[in-house]
Amino acid sequence: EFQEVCETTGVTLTRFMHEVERCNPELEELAQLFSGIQTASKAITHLVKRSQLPSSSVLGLEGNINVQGEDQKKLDVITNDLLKRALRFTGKVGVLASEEEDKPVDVAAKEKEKEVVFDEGSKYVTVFDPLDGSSNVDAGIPTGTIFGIFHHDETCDISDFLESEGDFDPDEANCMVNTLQPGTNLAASGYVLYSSSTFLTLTIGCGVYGFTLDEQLGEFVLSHPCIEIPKSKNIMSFNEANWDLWDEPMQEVHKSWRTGTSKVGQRYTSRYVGSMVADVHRTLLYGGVFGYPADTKNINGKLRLLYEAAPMSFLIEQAGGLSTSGRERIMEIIPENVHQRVPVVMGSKTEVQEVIDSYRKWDECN
Ligand code: P6P
Repeated sequence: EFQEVCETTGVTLTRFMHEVERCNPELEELAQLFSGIQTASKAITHLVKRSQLPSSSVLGLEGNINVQGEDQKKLDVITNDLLKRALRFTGKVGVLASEEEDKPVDVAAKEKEKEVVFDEGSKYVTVFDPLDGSSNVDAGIPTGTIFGIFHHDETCDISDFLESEGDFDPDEANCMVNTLQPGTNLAASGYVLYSSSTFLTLTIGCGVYGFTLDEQLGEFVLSHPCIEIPKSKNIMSFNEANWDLWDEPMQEVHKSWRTGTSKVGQRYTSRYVGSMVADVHRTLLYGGVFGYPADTKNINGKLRLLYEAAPMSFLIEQAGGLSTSGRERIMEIIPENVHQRVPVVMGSKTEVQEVIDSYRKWDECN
């Protein structure tokens, strides 16, 4: 019956999550987390769509430089605060980490300080990029929210962390160890794409489900049940201006696609929005390969492992695709710090496997 409901296009995300809870009682709190994410996504949809109106107060720069060394936009701050609040009020988040926060926020500890302790139920760690590609908003180009949800383990072993990192108090160490988890530990992940429609795509480890916001209803409705990425597609999605700076194995594969000399034998077309959520969404639905490889300017690539690459890799793998740094499966990389960057090539199995094989061949010969 779960399958039947969860493949019924038109079912709302709220009903979908009730079914998930009914069939998997242990996921009750995860369903409540998605309720918070839904609420925040609707509010961000409204903010982004109205951001360019003269009357809007969310235009322009916040006047700060964030931990990434980037000019923080007002929308970055507003969407970050919005998501933090929505997640905290579920009472199910113990720790959250964000692209816009210097370090993870130990929500549970903060609530204890304020004596406003939420439900002492099991806790989750939520990592997110509140508005990826925010610099594109001014031009009306799609942007997105990316989120990943891990289990939080109050009793996790912090000895190795304390040994390697030294001066952390036990609570902070517990917070960091719970944050720095590999993608294989993800309980759920997803993104919200703010574009022609607002799309919320998620996985809880049993397939990928796409919901579209019906703004008249005010509900996300299931529009893309059981998304499966095509095994191969001649669409490549890279910032080709960096081609001459990429690793040689990456250059070779990309050239074979461009010239039609790869296994597929067709010439590939190039599609690049410059907003990860938009490029990954198209790759999931149409197939092909998206990447931000290492280059001599960014030797670890540009995208963040914890709250961009790993959550997106979970979705891509659940849809039948692959996601690699070139030499490692992204999902297996254990973050050493919250904002660690990683080279990323993800998408259809055929194309990503060609990249993996090219790096392997290059490493064997050099
Ligand atoms: P470039 C947006 O700034 C972002 O973080 C991702 O959404 C996107 O894939 C990438 O950077 C684009 O980077 O260097 O091609 O502009």
